[in-house]
Amino acid sequence: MVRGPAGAWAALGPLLWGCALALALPGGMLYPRESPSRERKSLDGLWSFRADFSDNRRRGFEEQWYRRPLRESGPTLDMPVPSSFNDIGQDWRLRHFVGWVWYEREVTLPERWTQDLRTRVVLRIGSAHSYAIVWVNGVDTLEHEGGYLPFEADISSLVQVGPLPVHLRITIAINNTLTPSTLPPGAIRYMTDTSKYPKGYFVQNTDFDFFNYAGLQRAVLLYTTPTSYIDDITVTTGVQQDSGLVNYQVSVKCGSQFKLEVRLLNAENKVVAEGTGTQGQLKVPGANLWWPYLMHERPAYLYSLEVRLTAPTSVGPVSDVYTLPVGIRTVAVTESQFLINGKPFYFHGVNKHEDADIRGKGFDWPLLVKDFNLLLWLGANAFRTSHYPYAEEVLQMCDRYGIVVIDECPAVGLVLPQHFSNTSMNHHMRVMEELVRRDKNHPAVVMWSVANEPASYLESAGYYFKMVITHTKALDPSRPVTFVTNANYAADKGAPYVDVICVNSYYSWYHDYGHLELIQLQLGTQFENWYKTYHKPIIQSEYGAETIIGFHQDPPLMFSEEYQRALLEQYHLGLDQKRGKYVVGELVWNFADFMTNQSPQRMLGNKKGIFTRQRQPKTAAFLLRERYWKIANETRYPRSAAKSQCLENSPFT
Ligand code: GCB
Repeated sequence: MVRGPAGAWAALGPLLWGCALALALPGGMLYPRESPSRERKSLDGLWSFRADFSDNRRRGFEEQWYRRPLRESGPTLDMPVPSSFNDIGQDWRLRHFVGWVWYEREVTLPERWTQDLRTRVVLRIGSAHSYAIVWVNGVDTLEHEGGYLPFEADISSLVQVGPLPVHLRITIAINNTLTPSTLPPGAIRYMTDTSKYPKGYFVQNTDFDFFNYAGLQRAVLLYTTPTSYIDDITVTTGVQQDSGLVNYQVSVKCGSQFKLEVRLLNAENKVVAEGTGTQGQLKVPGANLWWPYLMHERPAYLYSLEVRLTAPTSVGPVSDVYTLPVGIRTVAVTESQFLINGKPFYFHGVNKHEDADIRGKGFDWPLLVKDFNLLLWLGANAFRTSHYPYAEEVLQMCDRYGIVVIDECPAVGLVLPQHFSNTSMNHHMRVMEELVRRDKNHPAVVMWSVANEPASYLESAGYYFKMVITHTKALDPSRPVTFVTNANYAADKGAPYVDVICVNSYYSWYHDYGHLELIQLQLGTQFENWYKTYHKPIIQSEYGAETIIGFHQDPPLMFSEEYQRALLEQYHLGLDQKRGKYVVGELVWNFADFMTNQSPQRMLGNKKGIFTRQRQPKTAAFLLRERYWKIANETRYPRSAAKSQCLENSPFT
């Protein structure tokens, strides 16, 4: 997130670009909301696009495509934003493209944004997978490493000069290459046998099981703040007897003279507490707590924290207003329980992916709302953002619906010793800083996951995870931290540092396939081994079976709907033996079928979804629905409530 030496850096090469950038996190990353003092201008829509197919992928830099309109550099395509670029065209070379792609869009700014020197104009990119360089009117403005988190730059000095009207040409070059020190890691393999491969032929290798979609996959926008502005807000909450406590800390960018007022409004827009100054505690007698979906008769209660800054500037006083949704809740972990608001919480949910036909990992409101309707139908109360941070709008929906989130960073596929180097660790810590900075205020986020299935049995993984987890806890002492393991309980070097054991297993799928009768025994052993070693609560963070919708076999055979159902049933029997003891959750793999790399093991992607990629239910979805609603009925709080609102209002019951 600095202006960077794009030219010099680009000279390093098209692919081997994973040099660690010593970027300092410059301030906050509040979600850009409109307010009386802030405006937004969406840049979503059609952008000009060009993939650099030159042999070294560096023609764009050599010819400086950012200096003039992209169409003058050669043929361009229309590219929708947000979307992955891979599945949009008909050219197979674009689908598998590795290297630099170029996006460009022109925009005319409102006069008041460019004439009023009390206005600050910010360009914000929701995500660009995986390395991005941004130019505004040909001026090198911003660089960012890492594909699933936002970055932004104050571009006021570029737009508040010269004659009206102000046209901006925004050019973004994005490189999707994954190297040993990126997250996720990957490696470029050059194929040198000239009897088999053309000169210079290379492939991108990865060790994770989803397609490496790329491009501008989330919203791009411009927004304004006053020049003196609220830069960041951090909220933590607590409960004292029947009062809710909201601790706030506000960082502002302005001179030393300023006034800061804070008001907490309830869902009826009534002020329930007020404060002044950059930090403090608001007390809300009789507070409505934020409860997970189906756990309480009034789930997902949100207050609004309205922060108002007033400051004098050389061109007159300015005031900035930012309103943050706040859910009052507590999270705690004991030896055998996961507590929300002091009550035992059982995760009955799914793992997801950001994935759909055509748009790939591109953010899409219809898809998002459909997914939430399916989660509510299913009676799911939680998901893990496997295996990378999801769009901010997803977390906002979770806050509003009471869907609990295990928020995972993109550390998936750390399977080689070199993935635990100091360079990787520093980058990993920086990604955690960016993730916590972005998501810290979401009540739905109850735990950070710093990785999925790393080679945590390696000696170097012990120190690595100790450092990354300690760092994450220092960034956010209010939430537990985990990583998801598939290592043997006796060999795992990272497990001593986690608060909750999250374990993946695929009995009767990858092991002893076809032998459903072994699941209960093997699952029981797995749980007992982990628990007796660590005395920490356990979540079955993945289990599942590949199933092709419409394939039927009875007695059940692998890949049929009956086999998926039977496998889940066996897991459920095993889970029920430990549920209420120390197993605190189950997250099926996966919510929906999703795209992967091509391989003989994957038929048009991973088919372990309980819904198809088009979100149609397989037989297992109905089984899971019955189970989740049953568990919800058993664990609802307060117990005396006969039926929750959600149950009564559900059109499906
Ligand atoms: C896993 C991984 C997940 C895969 C899944 C599978 O353990 O965490 O990314 O997609 O198994 O289906 O193989």
